[in-house]
Amino acid sequence: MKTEVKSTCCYCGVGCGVLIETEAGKITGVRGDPEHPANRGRLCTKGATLALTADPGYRLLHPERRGMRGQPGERVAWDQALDDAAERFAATIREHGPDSVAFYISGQLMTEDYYVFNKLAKGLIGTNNVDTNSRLCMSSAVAGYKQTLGVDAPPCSYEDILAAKVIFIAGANPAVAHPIVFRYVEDAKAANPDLKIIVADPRRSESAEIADLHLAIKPGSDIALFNGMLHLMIAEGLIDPDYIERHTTGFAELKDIVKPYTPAAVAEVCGVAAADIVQAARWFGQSGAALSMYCQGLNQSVHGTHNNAGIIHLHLATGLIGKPGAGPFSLTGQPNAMGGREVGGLSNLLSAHRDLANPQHRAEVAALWGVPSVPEKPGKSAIDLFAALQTGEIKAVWIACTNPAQSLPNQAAVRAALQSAEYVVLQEAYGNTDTAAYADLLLPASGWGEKHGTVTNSERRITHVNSAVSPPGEARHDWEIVVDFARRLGQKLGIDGERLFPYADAEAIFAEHCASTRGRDLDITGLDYALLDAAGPQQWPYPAGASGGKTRLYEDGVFPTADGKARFVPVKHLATADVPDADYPISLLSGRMRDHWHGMSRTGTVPRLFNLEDEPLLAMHPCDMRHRGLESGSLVRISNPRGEAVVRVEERPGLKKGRAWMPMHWGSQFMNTPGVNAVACDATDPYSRQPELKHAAVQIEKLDLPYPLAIVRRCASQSEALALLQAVRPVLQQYPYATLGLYGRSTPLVVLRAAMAEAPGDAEIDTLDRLFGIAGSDGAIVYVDATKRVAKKAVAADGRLQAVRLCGETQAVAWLKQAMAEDELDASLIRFALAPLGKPPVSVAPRNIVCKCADVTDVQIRQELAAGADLPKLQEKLRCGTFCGSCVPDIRRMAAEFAPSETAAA
Ligand SMILES: Nc1nc2c(c(=O)[nH]1)N[C@H]1C(S)=C(S)[C@@H](COP(=O)(O)OP(=O)(O)OC[C@H]3O[C@@H](n4cnc5c(=O)[nH]c(N)nc54)[C@H](O)[C@@H]3O)O[C@H]1N2
Ligand SMILES: Nc1nc2c(c(=O)[nH]1)N[C@H]1C(S)=C(S)[C@@H](COP(=O)(O)OP(=O)(O)OC[C@H]3O[C@@H](n4cnc5c(=O)[nH]c(N)nc54)[C@H](O)[C@@H]3O)O[C@H]1N2
Ligand code: SF4
Ligand SMILES: [Mo]
Repeated sequence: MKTEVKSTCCYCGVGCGVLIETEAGKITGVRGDPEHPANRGRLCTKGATLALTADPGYRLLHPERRGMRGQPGERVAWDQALDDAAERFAATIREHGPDSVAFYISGQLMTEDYYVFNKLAKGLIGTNNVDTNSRLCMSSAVAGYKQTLGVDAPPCSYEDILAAKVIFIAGANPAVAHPIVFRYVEDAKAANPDLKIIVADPRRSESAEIADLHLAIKPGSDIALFNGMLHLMIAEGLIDPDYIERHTTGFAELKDIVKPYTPAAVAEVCGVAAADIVQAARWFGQSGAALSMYCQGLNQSVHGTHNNAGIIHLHLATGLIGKPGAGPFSLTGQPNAMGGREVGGLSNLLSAHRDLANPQHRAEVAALWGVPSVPEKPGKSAIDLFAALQTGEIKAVWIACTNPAQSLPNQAAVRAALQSAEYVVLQEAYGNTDTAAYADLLLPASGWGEKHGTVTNSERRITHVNSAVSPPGEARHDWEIVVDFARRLGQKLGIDGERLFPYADAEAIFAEHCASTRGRDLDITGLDYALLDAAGPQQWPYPAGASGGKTRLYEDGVFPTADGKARFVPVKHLATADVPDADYPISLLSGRMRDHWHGMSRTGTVPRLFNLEDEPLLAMHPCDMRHRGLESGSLVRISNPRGEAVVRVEERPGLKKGRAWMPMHWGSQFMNTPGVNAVACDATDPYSRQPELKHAAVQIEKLDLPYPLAIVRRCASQSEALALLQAVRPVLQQYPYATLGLYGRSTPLVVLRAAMAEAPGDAEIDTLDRLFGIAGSDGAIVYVDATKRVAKKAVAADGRLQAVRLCGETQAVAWLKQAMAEDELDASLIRFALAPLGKPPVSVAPRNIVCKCADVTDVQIRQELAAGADLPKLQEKLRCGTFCGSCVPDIRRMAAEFAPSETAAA
């Protein structure tokens, strides 16, 4: 019998509610929860394909202990594993003190998981060395809110999007990173054609497609832009002196600072037209309701905190905060980034928005936990934590729910640090992440659909997540692992761990967390699981006795600072840490694609999520390409003193000269280097300690690897494809260029691409053929041109092409993978696959699927555009973009490209 369980999507911070359908203990489907206030039933492509990720076949199923890192481990019982870990941690603490151990955790944990990790480190062990991947993500937003508004609380709600008159998207690309939020932006525009959308982003992102004004500012120049907008608003009387007077301090100083930020001066710094800056400032200042939405383009910077303050200033100066449709709305990245902030899960914070630096806050938390004290010395933040592993200052690290061997910048340093660490515990759902190679002990954690607890989304809304199925094998919930370990460690250290960690279930932890918020800005003493189940997800604050949560903060203009006033911070334009120069002239940006999630441990198991791009592509400006003798498809080396990566390059409209873009998703599981973080910058912001992941100065050179190789293998099922993927992974390291991916929908394909300097020998090709199960001559057609060193092979069975191996000439892959995935290519067309240069037969036109939900290709869309269709007509006729809507920006771009005169004007 099928049943449905209420949960949330485990991807982004929009926090969409889902209904997980199960049958006989297995997840069989997922749909948007129509009752969830965040999404009202909608889901994007990632959420909608969650059920397909339920069983990849390589989940971690039992604890594993490694004698040698990187080698297969031995299976151990949970008792053994946790006793081992407790003994190692206790011995290290006894010998070297509490600060010789550290925890590196994640905004993808539940609030309950997070809470017990924090208490374990700060309460039981007595070290503040607990930091999280939120340091790479939200810590500048935390610091920005605290410096200006007093506490870390985003004041807005999604409903403000629909009430806004101006939406200012700066350093965010919600069209791909927060798709359901972007659906609200589209809804707002449809309901109010006068709504003005401004996007500040160095590249023409998918979100910029919908913008009335795109400010393609120089990377890292946001403060100049914000100060310039403030300058103009002051000059034109668009500020609210009364609000400034009554509710803020520090304006006079900032007013002096922004004097020289004239439109002309800012145009120079930002590299955009002065008129555009004036336009943005006027729209904002005259709007009556301006909503800013921002994310990593502001946060991941050496001046990320001031980037945040700079945009918040615009709201304080105009009084556009605490009003419907107005306010500075920092979008959270991970599903529970906000929950982590609530429990104080960073090395400088304490529970319930308290500060480590504040003695009274430390005393309050110590009293709450029943421990003599909470240590005063600040813990190490992510970048410093890994540096301390390298020097030996920190000896043992416990990593949970994050993959630092891919996601941290300067991977050479990170991997060296992990290598030199004395003891690494990894608590993971999957056994094959890049970090797993460095673990001495692997602990299997439950994952999406299995776990339970609470999460808080971008609009401060807390949802109770229920388990739909049991964890596989011996996997346990994160909070259970921590509690069990804490009790064992306590015993070894002579501390009563049972008393500190008495929890019988997650709800007991939540109750303690709620109690810790009493009287604080985020007071949720009115919440418990029963209320969340009965009344649905709630926004904080929600104190005891309240009848509901708060949609909007600061409506009364009173801020949680000592004098009740918000503060202007003296912010000035500053350079990025890496400044492009003659040796490293290109400014490399990195970020997200619509269909993948970070290191792809989950999305990388779903073939259709690779259909947009099945290899990591570097996007560049045509001039920069020509200058280097590159064309789309050329291989390049991206390098700087930190490292290098080899990828294929693609010309992309929407990038300015001197800028390049690469997605962050490909790491050593899908290519032969750590990906973009081989070169990304690890310099940090002085207040938030967030690294400047968004900007790296790099050299990009053409790489001459004359022998390309590609193998496309059709698989009977997703699980067969994933098994093959696992088997092929080690091959990646053999080649100077190599990537691995999936493709297709009902018929999944595995695609290997590589290139090398010398033609591979017969033995090498034979080994690859064997790996892909296409050795031998059964059903095989072979084409060899010895003079050109071309060697191709196609294998057919039952009249269907099963696999193609192309060596020396690989152009055919582009159309072959589509034809094979769609089962169009019968055996009679095989010769085309092997023909010189690999031209497609006329019946197979190259195409890409744009709308995955309605299964609509770019060829179909272009046909309709040619026949005069616009977006609504396309939606009506082909149904594309009418389901999850994720592809609407792509369709819009295609439509714009079809009308060149319009694009030129935009
Ligand atoms: N599909 C998908 N969605 C995700 C995630 C994912 O992995 N995949 N991850 C989630 C997480 S954890 C996060 S933190 C969010 C991130 O969400 P976003 O921050 O919206 O996404 P990014 O692609 O990292 O970066 C956003 C934009 O910042 C621009 N940018 C770069 N430098 C600058 C600059 O100096 N100034 C300005 N103004 N803009 C700049 C980039 O060109 C990019 O378009 O996404 C969340 N959602
Ligand atoms: N160059 C560049 N680098 C970046 C960024 C960028 O924009 N550019 N963005 C940064 C940002 S904003 C972020 S948030 C980070 C994200 O970086 P990471 O945190 O490293 O990314 P994920 O791949 O999501 O890692 C989460 C891991 O937890 C595992 N997991 C999933 N569910 C569970 C669970 O319930 N329990 C446990 N124990 N494990 C689980 C997953 O398999 C996965 O391996 O990357 C940062 N790195
Ligand atoms: S917008 Fe997409 S990825 Fe984000 S929570 Fe909703 S369904 Fe999940
Ligand atoms: Mo993030």
